[in-house]
Amino acid sequence: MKQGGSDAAKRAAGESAAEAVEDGMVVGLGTGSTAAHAIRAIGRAVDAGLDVVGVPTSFQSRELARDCGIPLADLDDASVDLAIDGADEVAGGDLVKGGGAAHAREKVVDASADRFIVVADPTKEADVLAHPVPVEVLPMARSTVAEAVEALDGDPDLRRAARKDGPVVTDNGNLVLDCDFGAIEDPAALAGRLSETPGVVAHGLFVGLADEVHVGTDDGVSVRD
Ligand code: ABF
Repeated sequence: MKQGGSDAAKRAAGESAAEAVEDGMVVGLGTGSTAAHAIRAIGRAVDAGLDVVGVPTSFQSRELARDCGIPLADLDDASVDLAIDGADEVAGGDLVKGGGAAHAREKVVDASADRFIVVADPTKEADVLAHPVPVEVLPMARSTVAEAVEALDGDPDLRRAARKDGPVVTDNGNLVLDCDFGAIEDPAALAGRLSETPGVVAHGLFVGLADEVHVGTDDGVSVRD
């Protein structure tokens, strides 16, 4: 995961996106250190009287939102007006996500939102997506999906847990293959091929989903539509 951005830049992006939250909204709460700044800003607004409901995208974002006092709902009970989420790489409106292994739930929440704001720092920006694509797989399909990825000229690598012997296990009980395809010239085509592979639960290519990208810097924020 690209993590070179400063905390000040991440905070600027997160707080900028949180300004789009209005009274009465249902807000998708993203995962990662940049989205966490948005969640904390929304929590401060709730303290000050803002009436919102959050839909978390991960165990991590659920815990943070609870700590911040944001009322929560799930998608059975609420439809999302605005989602705010981070990314590992951004090229125009296309993203690679999943460095936090939360992309399956993130994609459900972000894609369901009326408006999806991506929050990022300048280290995430690229002309062409080239970040390895996280692919969440059913544990029993780990090898068959890896073979399918190789057939697409990708290099799959089972994500292993830091400081542990075993693999990363997602909130959904699945495994993650980080799949290096080099420069991805046609993200929509690759997304389609990955989606149709049996055993793939969700991949981290978010093609054309972003409505806006808020890029924070140490000096401010630029907003890209
Ligand atoms: C989540 O967190 C992921 O989809 C993405 O992988 C990551 C970004 O984290 P950070 O903001 O900490 O760089 O949004």
